[in-house]
Amino acid sequence: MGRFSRRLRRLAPPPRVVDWAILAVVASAVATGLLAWTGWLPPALLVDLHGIVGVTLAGLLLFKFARVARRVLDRGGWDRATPVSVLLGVVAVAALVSGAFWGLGGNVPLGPWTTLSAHVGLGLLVVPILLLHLRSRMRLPTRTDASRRSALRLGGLLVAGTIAWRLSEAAASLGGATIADTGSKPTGDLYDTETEGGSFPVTSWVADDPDPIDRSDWTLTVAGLEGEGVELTYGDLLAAAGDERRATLDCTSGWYTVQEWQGLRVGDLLDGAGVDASADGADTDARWVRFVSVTGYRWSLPIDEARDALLSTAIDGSRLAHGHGGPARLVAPGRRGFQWVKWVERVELRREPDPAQWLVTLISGFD
Ligand code: HEM
Ligand SMILES: Nc1nc2c(c(=O)[nH]1)N[C@H]1C(S)=C(S)[C@@H](COP(=O)(O)O)O[C@H]1N2
Ligand SMILES: [Mo]
Repeated sequence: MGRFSRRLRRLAPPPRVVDWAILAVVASAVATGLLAWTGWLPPALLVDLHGIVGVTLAGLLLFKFARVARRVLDRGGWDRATPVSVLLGVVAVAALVSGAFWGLGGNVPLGPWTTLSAHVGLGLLVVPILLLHLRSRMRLPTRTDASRRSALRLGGLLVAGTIAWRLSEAAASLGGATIADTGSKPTGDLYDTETEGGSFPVTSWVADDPDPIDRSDWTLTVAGLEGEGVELTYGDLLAAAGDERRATLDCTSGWYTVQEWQGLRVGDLLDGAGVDASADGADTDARWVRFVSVTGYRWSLPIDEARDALLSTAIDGSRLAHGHGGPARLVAPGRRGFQWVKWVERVELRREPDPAQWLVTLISGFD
């Protein structure tokens, strides 16, 4: 151990270079992770970047821990800021380990939480602890830190990180892991789908849990820009529905499932209600379509994408169960699961996007 850490210390770039590289790498890991996980940007490239910076962070932390080990192990060397540093080390290592474990095919569920959820939580927790750490420990790099030698060592570390990431991906697929670019796995890898009726989990994000909806009471409002529109009954909707999509529901908690969804194409719904003049080539201000749940939960899609989405009333020919959003839910192919609004009661045209929807998905269902 002593020999190993001495060798590490000799290989390491200067302390401030390591620390600032850690800062850059943590910021990239959080950014790529969040962008890929929320589906903000197409995840294919991001997920590779996320893995590469993750592996690189592990290398940088080895340098760092070899440097500070003596001070941390010697209680006499502690000051007021040291406990925060130690906590940061623990949380950062836990974030790395949980990410690698999930990526290599593992999962240890904790209640409703998958190891992916734990990884996201730990990764986000690093941010405030790191800010505290910086408050007491940040030192600006000096001229002499910025040497060619340090740059080469950091570059070497990134290359090593990239190779290690590729190897780990190969190992994961040899081990039979079928992980999507979003980081999700097929439901069958995570749940006993036998006991769940061959089906997929009912998930809410975060607290939405309405009472079952009586289909004979339920109506669907389809509204235009000025609030004009029509109300459909469940029977009206079924009579119009004749469409089908094979689409992947991919939940941010880490699972995905491919299903056949039946229902009504949203473009046909809008045209039937006579609210979307753009369908006749008219120039209108309608740019977005918002889907609102009985709970207030909502999401909006750009109008062209929305027209091609499905308002689904059934899966595989069976009427949509309450938990899955019956009487009707949005099926938005290519979008993350949290955007597939369940228990839809209102579909409306809008001029503007709806930034508050991000917050509403978090707080809907809390009283
Ligand atoms: C995940 C990220 C990080 C972890 C896990 C981490 C962990 C630690 C630990 C365990 C110590 C030793 C205890 C102590 O002296 O307080 C330490 C010290 C220190 N850290 Fe960090 N740190 C991280 C990021 C950073 C960053 C981004 C900077 C600056 C840009 C930084 C600058 C320092 C400095 C200046 C020290 C004092 C010890 C020395 O210079 O040898 N750390 N860190
Ligand atoms: N109204 C409403 N719709 C919702 C949610 C919710 O909490 N409320 N959860 C979303 C999330 S996070 C996912 S992954 C899918 C889950 O659909 P399922 O329960 O049919 O698996 O529904 C989405 N639609
Ligand atoms: Mo989800």
